[in-house]
Amino acid sequence: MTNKTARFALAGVTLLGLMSVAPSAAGAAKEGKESGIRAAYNGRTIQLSDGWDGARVCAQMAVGDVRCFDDDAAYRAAMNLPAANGGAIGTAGVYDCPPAWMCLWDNRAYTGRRLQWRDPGSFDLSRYDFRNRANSVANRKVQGGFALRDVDPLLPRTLFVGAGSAVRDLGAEPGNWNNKVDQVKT
Ligand SMILES: [Ca+2]
Ligand SMILES: [Ca+2]
Repeated sequence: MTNKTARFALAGVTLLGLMSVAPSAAGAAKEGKESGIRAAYNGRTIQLSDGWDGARVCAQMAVGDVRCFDDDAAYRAAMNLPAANGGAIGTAGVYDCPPAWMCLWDNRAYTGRRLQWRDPGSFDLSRYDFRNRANSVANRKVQGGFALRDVDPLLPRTLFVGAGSAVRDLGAEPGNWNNKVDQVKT
């Protein structure tokens, strides 16, 4: 009996030894928990939760396919979209958000970093470095809402942005939605 116990103890030590030389498992688990969104940006991959690295527009093209661009002009060139605002330079507006897309901006009046989606889904903005940051929003779908969720209050709340509508200043919404959105449902 004592012999068996000793052997088990030894096996336990060996197992612990193996686990200690495999730290990648713990690392992967940590990464999975924080799970920032990976995005393609100028030929490299960036982790959006660590910051946008200078990008100004990021678009979720499909599941697992997020692409970022230096600015709206670079985005439009890459997507073969016509220039926004009739090509006027230095202007920003709600129509920077392309038809059929839903967009969030970091600043009021459709300025600052822009994050956008087209397909249905639920998205956790902390994974995009966009939690508690949105100040304006547009839903350019023909039908279907764009739900903005604030989960910080004791009673989480939802702001529904209907198809074809936009909010220039989320602070003007009842309850002040400036820099409050945590999740979106497209
Ligand atoms: Ca902001
Ligand atoms: Ca919030």
